[in-house]
Amino acid sequence: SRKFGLAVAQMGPVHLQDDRASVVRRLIDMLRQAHARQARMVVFPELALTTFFPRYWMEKTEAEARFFEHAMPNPDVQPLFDEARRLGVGFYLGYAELTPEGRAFNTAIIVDDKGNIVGKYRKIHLPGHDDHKTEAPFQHLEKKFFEVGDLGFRVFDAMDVRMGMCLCNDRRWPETYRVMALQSAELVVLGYNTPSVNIHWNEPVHLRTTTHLISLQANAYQNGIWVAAAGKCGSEDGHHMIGSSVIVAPTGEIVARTSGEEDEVIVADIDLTLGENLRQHVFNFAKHRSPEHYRLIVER
Ligand code: ING
Repeated sequence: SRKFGLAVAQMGPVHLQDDRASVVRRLIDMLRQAHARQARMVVFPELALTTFFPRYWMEKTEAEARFFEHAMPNPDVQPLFDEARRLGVGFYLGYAELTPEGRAFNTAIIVDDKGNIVGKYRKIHLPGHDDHKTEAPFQHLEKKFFEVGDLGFRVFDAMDVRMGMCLCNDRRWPETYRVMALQSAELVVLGYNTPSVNIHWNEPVHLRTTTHLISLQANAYQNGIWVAAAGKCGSEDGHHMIGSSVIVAPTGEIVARTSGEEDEVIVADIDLTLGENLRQHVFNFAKHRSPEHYRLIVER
């Protein structure tokens, strides 16, 4: 067996008035808890440094000034990088990226246990809309504030694990995981911010958690990979988002799950050989897949 201590750090609400320094202190506290429980890597949520600002209508320039990181690392997050390197713990962190050229992405990075950024991902499946829905109780303006990611779904070797990453809505699309599993990913890590209320139709609230878990469990099993998902949740300035952060085994079984909607660390000592039987005898891509019959998937 190949054991790897993996933690998911779920975050409770980040409110509009919470500054980055206070948020980074929370992340450092959870990093320390994870380290104390023998984790070698911690998964933080999507847009972990700020409130989920796409729920508000504002000009792009205002959003980019208030909620985007203009460099990574930067003085606000440097303490997190320093503590992670001191403790020898890697992490995944989601944040809003503004590039020097002025391009805007919903981004995540993987930092290894030496404090080096070893991988970057820019969100591809952007949900929501770009117009101001004045009738809606809140907005979901990811299509306004972010460009579609231009880095693809890639897999990185970090801390002796071959891991891929994605962000939030990506987890609902099977192509996300298959493309990374075809690159021999053993683990996919991701963060999410999922509003409980659906602004498009009157969806029963419990379905948000149901569809969230089905997406993670089915894709873990169907690709024979571990999946770790960290939510930012609870009520941000009155807007509720679901928790249920989980670590899912290649069998599709949930091996760790949060029980609250505040900052909460869950840890599992995952066995990376657990997926080998599934990838060898059930989802053996080389033996059983027929790409010549799948072409419709890659057409518009
Ligand atoms: N949030 C939600 C998510 O994919 C959503 C948006 C929820 C889309 C439920 C469809 C159904 O979890 C983000 N940030 O993608």
